[in-house]
Amino acid sequence: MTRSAPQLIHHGLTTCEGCSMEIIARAMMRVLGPRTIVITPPSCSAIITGYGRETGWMVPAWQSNLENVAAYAAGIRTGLEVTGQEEINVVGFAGDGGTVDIGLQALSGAVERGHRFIYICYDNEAYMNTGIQRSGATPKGAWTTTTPEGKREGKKNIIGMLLAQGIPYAATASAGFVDDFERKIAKASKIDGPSYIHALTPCSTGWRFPASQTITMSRLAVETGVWPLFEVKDNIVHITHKVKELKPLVEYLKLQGRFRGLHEDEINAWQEQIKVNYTAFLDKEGKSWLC
Ligand SMILES: Cc1ncc(C[n+]2csc(CCOP(=O)(O)OP(=O)(O)O)c2C)c(N)n1
Ligand code: SF4
Ligand SMILES: [Mg+2]
Repeated sequence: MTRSAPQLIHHGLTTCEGCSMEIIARAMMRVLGPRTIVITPPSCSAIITGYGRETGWMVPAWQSNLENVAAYAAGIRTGLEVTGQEEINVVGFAGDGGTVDIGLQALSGAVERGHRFIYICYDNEAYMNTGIQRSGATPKGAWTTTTPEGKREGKKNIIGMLLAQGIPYAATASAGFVDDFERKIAKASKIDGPSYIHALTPCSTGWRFPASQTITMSRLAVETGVWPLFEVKDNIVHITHKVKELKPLVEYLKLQGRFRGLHEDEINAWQEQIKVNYTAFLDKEGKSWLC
């Protein structure tokens, strides 16, 4: 959609080879353009924000704490409103740990107050920057350094929580469907209130797969029904990528070292759950999220 738009993130960053967080960040900036202020917390996204006087962003960028990306975004937006600069985009760009766990209070508060800002959670399903610790977004069964036998709990449904709060726009995205992500960013930037996009960003370092497989992994998550693509605007659901025939879950799992410890019966149970959930999901098209 916006391949010819100017790049607003410098090259030569020290993210890992094939990092899909960087792919998503670059796409986000192609859509939002130079009239944008970015806030990142401590995380792999801070690799873009940089240290001292050097930054990879070619727009104003701010490094917050892990707890308060959304509070910074809300404050910056309020300042822009007071000074009459309302056309500037304000975007929080945070990882899953900084979103579903440590930054949740600030996010929930900013959404409740209705500030106009875009919040992107790039979800690599663990605290990667500090050494692959489990987060609330890590899926059940996944190995991390703090779940050496596989995580016992399931993934937190943050989109459901924000929609329950009445957020006007929320969507999922995947680094393997960049056009879909870009359309959602464009929509989010037009919302007169808070908007939230949760992008699955496979991480070869933490998920234990070859870096060359990043896009394959991002697409397989969607094609197996593990990560459905949809948006909810003003409480109405729109499925943005329908999968006619789901690929077997095992195609997604077998490429990742973090699921090596899963037993066959656990994989079968997960597969069955996906089938049930995906049928219910397809039935949601055009309907209210909160029935
Ligand atoms: C309150 C607080 N706790 C812990 C840390 C240490 N810390 C820095 S980055 C990070 C990982 C963040 O994980 P996530 O938000 O998922 O982003 P990722 O590293 O995966 O990109 C942690 C735990 C911190 N900076 N602040
Ligand atoms: S650890 Fe993962 S998210 Fe972080 S820079 Fe490397 S590939 Fe990207
Ligand atoms: Mg993370």
